[in-house]
Amino acid sequence: MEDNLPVNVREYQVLAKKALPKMHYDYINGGAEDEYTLRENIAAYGRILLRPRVLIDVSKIDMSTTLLGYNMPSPIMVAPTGSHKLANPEGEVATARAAAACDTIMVLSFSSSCKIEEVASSCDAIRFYQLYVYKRRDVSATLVRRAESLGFKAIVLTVDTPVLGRREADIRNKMIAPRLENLEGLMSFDDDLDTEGGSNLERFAHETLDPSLSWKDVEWLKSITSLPILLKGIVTAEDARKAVEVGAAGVIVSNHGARQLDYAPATISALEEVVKAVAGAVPVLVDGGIRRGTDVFKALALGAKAVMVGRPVFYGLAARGEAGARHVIEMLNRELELAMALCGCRSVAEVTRRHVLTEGDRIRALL
Ligand code: HOC
Repeated sequence: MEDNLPVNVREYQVLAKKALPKMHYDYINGGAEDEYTLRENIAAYGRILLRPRVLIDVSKIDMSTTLLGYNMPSPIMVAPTGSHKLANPEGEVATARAAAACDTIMVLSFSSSCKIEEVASSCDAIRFYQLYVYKRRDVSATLVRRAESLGFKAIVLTVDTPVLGRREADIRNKMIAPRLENLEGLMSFDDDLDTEGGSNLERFAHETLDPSLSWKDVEWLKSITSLPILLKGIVTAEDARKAVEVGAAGVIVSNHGARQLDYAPATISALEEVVKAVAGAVPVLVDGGIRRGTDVFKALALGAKAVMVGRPVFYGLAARGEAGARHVIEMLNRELELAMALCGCRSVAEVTRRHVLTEGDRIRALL
């Protein structure tokens, strides 16, 4: 056992910052424009208080849940984040092993720096695949078919990125985005994609992402895969209802880690509106800003079926490789278990809306 292991996600973040070149740390850690939403994703959790219930026998805590029929020992999953080789030479293979060791579901990013095939053969686990829709539909379709044939169990369609958000740190750093391994042989790369005038990710995204992406494309996606499709990037009741109408198997309340539209609401602030709109028709997940087990508890209380953590796992990977990524997931699991025990909840089903007090609740109480 190593001495002085980090004891929480924030300590992993400090180690990750030390371990990574500034350009890469800023890329992972940064958000769009003023980074209001980036700060708010975390700050909004701080404004939700817990309402613990006491004198309940909590000698056994069961954190298990199911998603799309798959069992998980806890509701904490791994969010899709790109380019894990920036953090560790083993990249997404290391993350996949860490997630598998915790028996949780990893959503592999379209922007993975390891091939889908390598990740699929690295270990047995339930995995989902995250998709961007390219102007070149054939490229997106090929990746969906590859993921499906390799045993991925669902497609997570990112719907908040018809164009790339403006990340000023990347522009300033002239961020060089790593090539996307999975596009090898599918698209020719423009070697001219230098960083003249800013981040080359911006230029690459501009050339590839389809800004005409619309609800019709969900129909297109359904026509090319039999996998369930979850829509990631929804923060309003209107879009949540539409997602159910078009046959989404799940809705992920996400603002892309605050990397897209600045001044979008914190995801935990948007969660309840989406949960109410969906009215139990499909599971609702949330990501963004989760740094503590108590954050996970708050998300469950506000109706999330599961949560996804992105940057914390990346910090673990950057600091200590596969062991660090695994430790981050384990720590969050232990923190959630503790929060449940101290709130008097023996199972995730026992975590209810009455266990949290939101800012809205406090304002309503004054009226
Ligand atoms: C292919 C262009 O999700 C990020 C990633 C990558 C988005 C651009 C995709 O940096 O937020």
